[in-house]
Amino acid sequence: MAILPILHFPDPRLRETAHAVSAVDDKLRELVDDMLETMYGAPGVGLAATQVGVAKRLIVFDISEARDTPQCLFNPQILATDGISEREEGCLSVPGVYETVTRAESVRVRGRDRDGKTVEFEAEGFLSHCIQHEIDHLNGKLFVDYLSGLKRSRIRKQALKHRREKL
Ligand code: GNR
Ligand code: NI
Repeated sequence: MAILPILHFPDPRLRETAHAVSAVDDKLRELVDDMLETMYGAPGVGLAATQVGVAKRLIVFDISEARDTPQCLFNPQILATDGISEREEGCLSVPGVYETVTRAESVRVRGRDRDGKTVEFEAEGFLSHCIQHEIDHLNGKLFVDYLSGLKRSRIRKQALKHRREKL
């Protein structure tokens, strides 16, 4: 297993649309394990392949308190949504920024598991936000896109300044 470098806003690769996975093979399962190790190490509750520079439709997540329930979904799809819900979100690709985001309260999700088997379930509350956040990544969208332009431009300037200071 390996910890993969996480891309940071405003990296243009975070804006790419990821491609559907046609078949789940051992190489992709290895990517799942690396993404899980990266997510747990960060630490975060979710991670999209986009964030580690891989333009494939794959997300991993674990919202359990004990951090002992690793989950992955290939080609995740939202089939239906219900209600609206506001929650504070953060993102490993936008470190240090926490803002309230309005999303669907519950979502019906379908995808493929690590064996390529189709799975379908209902997510609500924090899990619902997390899954919507991860699927947004696969579509090149970041949670800061839901904020005002002024807030987003402040965050971008701060991120670029931070990056310059690190170089
Ligand atoms: O660690 C994370 N926390 C979080 C909190 C609220 C809503 C979504 C998330 S996902 C985030 C990790 C991440 O950046 N995933 O893409
Ligand atoms: Ni994120």
